[in-house]
Parts: sequence; C-alpha cells; structure tokens
Amino acid sequence: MAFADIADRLAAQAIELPSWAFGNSGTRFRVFGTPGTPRTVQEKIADASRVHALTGLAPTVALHIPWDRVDDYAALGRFAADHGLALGTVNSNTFQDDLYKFGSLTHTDEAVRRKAVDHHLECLDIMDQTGSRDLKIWLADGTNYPGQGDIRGRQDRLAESLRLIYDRLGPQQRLVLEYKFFEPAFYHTDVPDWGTSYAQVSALGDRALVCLDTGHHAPGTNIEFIVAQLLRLGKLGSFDFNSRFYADDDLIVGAADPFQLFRILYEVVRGGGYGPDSPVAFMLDQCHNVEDKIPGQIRSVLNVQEMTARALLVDTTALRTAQDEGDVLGANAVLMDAFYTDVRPDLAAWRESRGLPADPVRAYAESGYQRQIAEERVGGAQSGWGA
Ligand code: PSV
Ligand code: MN
Ligand code: MN
Repeated sequence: MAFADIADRLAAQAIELPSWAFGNSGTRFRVFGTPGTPRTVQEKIADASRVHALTGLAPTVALHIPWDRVDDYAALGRFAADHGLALGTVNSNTFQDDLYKFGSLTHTDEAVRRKAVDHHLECLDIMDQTGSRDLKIWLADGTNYPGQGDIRGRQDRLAESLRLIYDRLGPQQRLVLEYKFFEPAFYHTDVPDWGTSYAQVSALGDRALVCLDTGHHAPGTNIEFIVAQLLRLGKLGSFDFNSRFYADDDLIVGAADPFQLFRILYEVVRGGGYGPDSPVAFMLDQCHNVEDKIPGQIRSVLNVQEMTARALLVDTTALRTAQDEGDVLGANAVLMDAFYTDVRPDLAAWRESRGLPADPVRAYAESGYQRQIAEERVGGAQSGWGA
C-alpha cells in the first residue's frame, strides 16, 4: 500500500479539541501560568481556530459546563463559526461541588441525584442551542474505603439517573459514558471499566455509547483489544485521546507510546471506526501543564494523523493471508512495516497540496500569534482543572 492510496481517506479526519486544553492546568503541586492564556471561552475558541487553520484537522471544540458557561450559546456557536469552527461535545461536571462529595448520579440522597440529573439536562438544553451531538459524562463517583458505600446500590442508582438523562436526549443526540479505573476515588470507582460503561449504556438504548479515554486504564492494559470489542458490539462512541506514563497524565497523545496509538488506530480502521460514516468521534482530552498550549494541541492532532496514516497503510490482504496460514512472524512483519513507515514527508506534501503549511508547528511559531496573545491577554484564566 502506498501513501497515494490512502491520501483521500486522510481528508475525512476530524479531531475535536477540548476547550480546557487552552487554559492553565497543573497538578496538586502547582499550576504554572502561561502568558497569553485565554480569559474567556471566546478566547479559547480563537486559540482552537489556530490549530484547525494550520492543520485542517480540528473543526470542532468541546465545551465543559460550567467552565464554559455563557448567556447565549447560539451566539457562541456563531462566534465559533466566524472562526471556522463548530461547537462539539458538551461535557458535564459533577466533580467540583461540595454537594457531590459522596457521589452525584449515584448519591444515596435523592435530592443530590436530582441536582446532578438536572445539571445534565441543562447540558442537553445547551446542546439544543449549539447543535452538538454528544453529551459526555465522566463521573468522579466512587469510594475510598471498603464498606464506605454499597457498590451494588450505587450501580442501581446510576442506572436510574442515566435513564432520566437518556430519556431527554433529542433524536440526533447521543450520550457517551466515560470510564476510569481510579481517581479521585481510590478504592472503587462507579464506572471503572469498559464493561461497566457497556452494561450501563446497553441498558439505555442505541444512542448511549462508551467513551474510551486512552489514559484511563491500568498499566499494561491491552487497549486495542477493548477498541476491537466495543466496535464489534457497536458501542464505541468516542475517544478521549491522550497519553500516560503513570496515571491520568493527560499528556500529548502519542508522546508516551506511539506504538500503542498505532495499534489502537489499526483496530479502529479494522473495525470500521474511521471515516465519514463512522459513529466514532475522535477527541483529545489533554492538559498542557508546562508546554505552550496551542503548539501542544497542534502536535497532538498531527500525532493522531501520522498514526492514522500508518494504520491505513497496513497491507490487510497480506496480513490476512499470513494470519490464515499461521505465519506468525510474517503477520507481525506486515503490521510492523506499516508502523515503521515514516509518513511525515508525505503528510507535509499532502498538507501543501491542500493549501496548508507543510510544518504547522513551525508555521505557528512564525505566525506571531503567541506573542500577540501574550501581549493582549493579561491575567489568563485557569482551565477548570487549575481553578
Ligand atoms: C478526569 O479524569 C477527566 O480527565 C476525564 O477524562 C474527563 O474526560 C475530563 O476530565 C474532562 O471532564
Ligand atoms: Mn477524558
Ligand atoms: Mn481523565
């Protein structure tokens, strides 16, 4: 397979950017400020538009409520459109409120659960105005000590709460439920793994799907297997791409383990999860704690594109033949040949042929935008994570 054979398929790629990637974030030790950090959601959108303008890869921005709350979402949508973007997934937030100390959608107190459900209904109202398709739910719910909560009762209450949210979805809207194996709860998390997410969304209906965040697994987890299985079951709704060395690091996707990213994307392509008709949304979920945020996002979408290109280059006919013949090393070699193909020169030419800069990172550095925002924006805001 040659690059020319896959060039058209690359044109369909769209990777959603998280609004919070443009704000200051950090760890519990320190949040370092970056000159030029956006002070408003409009400034986050303006920054995101630089990523899309230079790569052609990132036409939508995800919102996080209440971090990105505004009075007029239709106007925000128009603002995004004026910047060549659309508003994408809406992320709910039930993890920064004292009320939710012991849980949100799973809480034992009906009044707390109601508040958490209402917050999600507010997100759906926002989606009606922005035209967003997906409501993404990640819950911090869980416990720290054995016996602290009734694990099973919490699952039951989660199912009831999700049902109330799901029933309010518009015909074009979807709910994606993200899992994470630990943190902030350390003994048990209420949606710890793909199996739990799958069980919960399967009970809801066709428009409830699983969100797979690549940083939310135990070390050594075979994530591409999960991808293959969820695609097989028709329940992979979206990715939150990032990379991790240790925990939920939220580092630049493809930075920690490019080979894993390749293996994941190979299974995405293999399972029909890539292309204009695919129901699988590609999103980033990253924070740039020490590096500049806009070039960090540019690097991220380019990394996804590079590994997608390599995954598309796999000679599937040769691979199938080798697999069927029990040719272990031959099959492995077919996959590795694609992985080791340096697609960067071809992608640079591909970009130029579409009126994009051959080297978007460099083009950004030379654009002067970073200097301009550093001068114009004083007192940049934290992302919700830094608040
Ligand atoms: C928390 O772990 C988290 O990183 C989840 O991955 C969410 O997708 C993200 O925050 C935004 O809410
Ligand atoms: Mn995530
Ligand atoms: Mn996370």
